[in-house]
Amino acid sequence: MKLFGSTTSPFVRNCLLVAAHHGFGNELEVVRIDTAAERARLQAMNPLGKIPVLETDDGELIYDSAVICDYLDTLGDGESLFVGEEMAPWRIRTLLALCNGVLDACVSRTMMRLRTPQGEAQSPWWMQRWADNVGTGVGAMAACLDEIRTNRTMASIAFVTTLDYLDFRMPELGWRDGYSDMAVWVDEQLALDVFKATDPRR
Ligand SMILES: N[C@@H](CCC(=O)N[C@@H](CS)C(=O)NCC(=O)O)C(=O)O
Repeated sequence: MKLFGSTTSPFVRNCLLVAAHHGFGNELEVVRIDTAAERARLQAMNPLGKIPVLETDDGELIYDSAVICDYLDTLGDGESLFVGEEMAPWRIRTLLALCNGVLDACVSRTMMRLRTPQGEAQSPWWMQRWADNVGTGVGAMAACLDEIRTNRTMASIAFVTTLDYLDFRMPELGWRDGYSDMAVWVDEQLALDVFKATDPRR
């Protein structure tokens, strides 16, 4: 299986963490692809031009990351990450969608900040709007902390990936200042080998 993407992408990281949870991380080959320079190649696999894309051993192409995570979870012998002790599968997927929405806003903001073509203006209105979406999203995540911190599910993995990505790309947000409980919890998680091995700063 090949996972097309980049190791700085939090969406790729979620997929890698599902594979690692099920013990087949080594069978998932990460193929680096540049979303800007290799756009045509990427669009041939995903018409939306986004990473990650999974190519199965049968040559099937799967996107987006939530679908890839779901698929990889079905391959594992380990406990499903989409079934929680006290959480319904739809609840886990809703919290994954919350995290992915926060990431969408943060990634859009980061792209505008780092990748606006020279000579073109960045929109302060959109920058603010995405920052607001990230802020309200993180507030909603903090309100669910007790639900996700007791057992390892796709939701708890996505919380860690998302909050670490905010530290990485949007430190000016200072989300830790408002949510010290969540900051303590996420630091405990980030100290685990599985998260260290997928650190986007590597
Ligand atoms: N909903 C998608 C989002 C993926 C996404 O936004 N990926 C970013 C990189 S982190 C990307 O490929 N951006 C390139 C672009 O939009 O042109 C998923 O979960 O897979």
